[in-house]
Amino acid sequence: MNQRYEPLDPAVARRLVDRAGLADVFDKVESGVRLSPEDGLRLYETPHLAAVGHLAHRVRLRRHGHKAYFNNNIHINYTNVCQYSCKFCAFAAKEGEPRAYTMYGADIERKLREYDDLAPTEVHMVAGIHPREGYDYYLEVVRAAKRARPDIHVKAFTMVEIDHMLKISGKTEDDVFADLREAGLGSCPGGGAEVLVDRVHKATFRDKIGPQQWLDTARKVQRHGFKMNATMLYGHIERPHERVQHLVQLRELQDECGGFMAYIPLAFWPFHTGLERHGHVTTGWMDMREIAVGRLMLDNFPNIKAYWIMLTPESAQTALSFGANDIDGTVTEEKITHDAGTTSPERMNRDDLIRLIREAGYQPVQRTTTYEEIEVVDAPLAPSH
Ligand code: V47
Repeated sequence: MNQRYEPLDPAVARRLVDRAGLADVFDKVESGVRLSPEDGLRLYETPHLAAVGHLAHRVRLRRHGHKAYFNNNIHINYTNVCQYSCKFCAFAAKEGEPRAYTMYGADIERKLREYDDLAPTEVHMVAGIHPREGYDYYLEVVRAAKRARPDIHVKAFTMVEIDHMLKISGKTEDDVFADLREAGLGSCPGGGAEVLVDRVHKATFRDKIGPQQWLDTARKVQRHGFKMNATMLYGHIERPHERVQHLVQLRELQDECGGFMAYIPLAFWPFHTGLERHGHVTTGWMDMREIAVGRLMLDNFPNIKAYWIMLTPESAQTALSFGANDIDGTVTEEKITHDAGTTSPERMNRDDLIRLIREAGYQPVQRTTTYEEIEVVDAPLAPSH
């Protein structure tokens, strides 16, 4: 590990937050008092990003010290065929288009067997909603992964897929979750939430489930004993008060059910999407603030993840000092953000993840999907070139 990034001397910290007009927020953060929506809005609007980052860093150190988590994971986007046409999405295709593809059980097994050298502990699987594949297709996606790697943790299906399965299965809610558990589902990723606000839903993803349905489905998932993550897609048409609304709704659901493992702000990539003309690539300034505000508002979320595919490895590394304690994993293949023009690579090897974490002054810890520690990494790395 390089030299650690320690919090500022308290007197200096006080001057920093005073100058930003955030002394009352500092006092709340220090005494563990929950921030209000108005506080959240001030954190978004102040130009004093260093003060916001400092507050988030204090909270991060209190919870996790200098540990920074990563995992050995594989992503499989098993089909890009999708019945929806969300404006922010460049990944979805209609059947018959040359770029449309669908993977079946044998394809998924083969893909999982390609990565023996990585010793992956997790496969992350999300995709389009294929209009002609039925309920059994989803169970087969999970079963195929388990056939190839019986020990792997299958983190699959956003609330959009879960809601779809509940509708098309012809079964009760209890039976659907029992089927998924029996097939080998371990947990659910946090996608599909986008921005939990009706205006943004109507303007950008109106055919797909909206805020209330996403939250209701997440409640069902957690009540049936599955852990899950939560995301927010930022950097398009949403406004600061809408981001606050999103975070407050997540926080309330976490108070109620307690099943969220991590919050992951997802930076929007605009290329080849229906928002290309309106969107801009998010800036480092915006990305750091999003991580920090997530850490400060979501006082009941244990983990804040800086997903390097969308943030870029450089920003994900910096985010570790703005409240994040996790940078996701090796990933290996990712299509959703790459179709929308991300400049990040498609995979990182374990040594590169460890190097990013160490260089920023943190202790790399390999974790499972559910944040059990597998290895505190102290071993020297191969020299970088
Ligand atoms: O739901 C779609 C987003 C999500 C774009 O839970 C876009 O550990 C940026 O949810 N630019 C899927 N983002 C990815 C996801 C995820 C990723 C990593 C880890 C976890 C986890 C979950 O990708 C979608 C949508 O919100 N997305 N299009 C785009 N143009």
